[in-house]
Amino acid sequence: MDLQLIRDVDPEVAALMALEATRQQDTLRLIPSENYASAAVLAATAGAFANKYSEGYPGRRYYQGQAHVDALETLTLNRAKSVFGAEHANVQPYSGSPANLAVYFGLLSAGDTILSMSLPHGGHLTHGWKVTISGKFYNAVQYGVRRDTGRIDFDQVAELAREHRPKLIICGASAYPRLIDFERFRAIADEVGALLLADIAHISGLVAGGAHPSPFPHADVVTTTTHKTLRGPRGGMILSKAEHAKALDRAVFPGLQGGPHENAIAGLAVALAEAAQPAFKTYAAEVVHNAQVLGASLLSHGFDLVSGGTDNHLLLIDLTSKQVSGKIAAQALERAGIVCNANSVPFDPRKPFDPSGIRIGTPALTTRGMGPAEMRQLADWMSAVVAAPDDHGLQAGIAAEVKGLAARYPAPSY
Ligand code: DSN
Repeated sequence: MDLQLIRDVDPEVAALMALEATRQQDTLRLIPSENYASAAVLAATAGAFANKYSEGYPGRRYYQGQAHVDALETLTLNRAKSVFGAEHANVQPYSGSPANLAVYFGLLSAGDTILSMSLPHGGHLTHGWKVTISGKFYNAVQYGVRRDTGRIDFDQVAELAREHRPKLIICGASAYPRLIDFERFRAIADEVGALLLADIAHISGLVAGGAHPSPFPHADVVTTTTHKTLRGPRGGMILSKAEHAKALDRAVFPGLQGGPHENAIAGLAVALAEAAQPAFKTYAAEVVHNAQVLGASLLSHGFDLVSGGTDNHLLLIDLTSKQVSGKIAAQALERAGIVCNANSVPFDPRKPFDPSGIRIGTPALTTRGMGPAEMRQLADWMSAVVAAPDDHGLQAGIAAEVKGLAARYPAPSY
């Protein structure tokens, strides 16, 4: 990206953009929901489609001047259907939260019961957590993981489904390191006559790359963000069986949103073209392999991993035995150039703002080309930092080493 263009008009914003690009280059970004979109994706997102209003859908718009927008949106949703094996796609949701809200608005009535994974056990705010619209407008009943395995408690899911007869069962998570068994959720949904929504925001890149089983044909509806493992622009998407197409499209527009962000849709089209390439399959497999190597290395340093390891792109570390809180550890790691987030662990006795764990993932480091050797080095650094979270000298030394390592794996340049 030509920052000089921005600098000439607004040097303050240009300076902040340069600083953020440098931070993303010089640190090890472990937040599992983050990634580096390619320069092509970002350039498409910044193009002329940003200037256009296009309420409606291809061939049925409210304003004139849609020839290229219609072609773009049709191309994008066809790519989405092809990459995910879906019968229908809506690529207009602004992000994952509105995508989920549109599904509820399209398929449920206010007060209906939904059954979903609770936030402290790895679910998501928009799956019915009480402070959100999804928890206030719908009757959310929530399942969790088993204390002994850290894995989804399917006996509990089935019991709650039989007791509460939800209209919608939601599977999918934001802090769950294991495969989601979509087939098992389908069987429970069928038993009680519920619809099944799979929110694959975290794992959609793994699904696209064949490193996680597909939610189709089991789910009726699938939602995802487009900027996590899928490595696209900021945005969201709804994929579904054909029978729900009309209700979902009407829920997105005019039900919930106004004009779609066609510039984000342009970026998504490029990302989906990238995801259809053989190289993306390799990327998805490497994300998982790196996470597993990192997990094994952390275990050898005495870290406790929720569920004992990972099948996907993320690890949830319970720091209780290390006698440091998640927030203290995350802050100390950031001073060492290792950026993650504090996170609740299942059955966490601590409060969400300073919980017992941290959540880390490998999508961004893998995009930069790092592999098993770097994962082992990272585990060594994390162990040293967590053992002495007040040692700022140690952290500064590791931050310099991190910068040296990062220099060998340039982030996509903008
Ligand atoms: N904020 C996202 C994450 O970090 O998982 C979920 O919305």
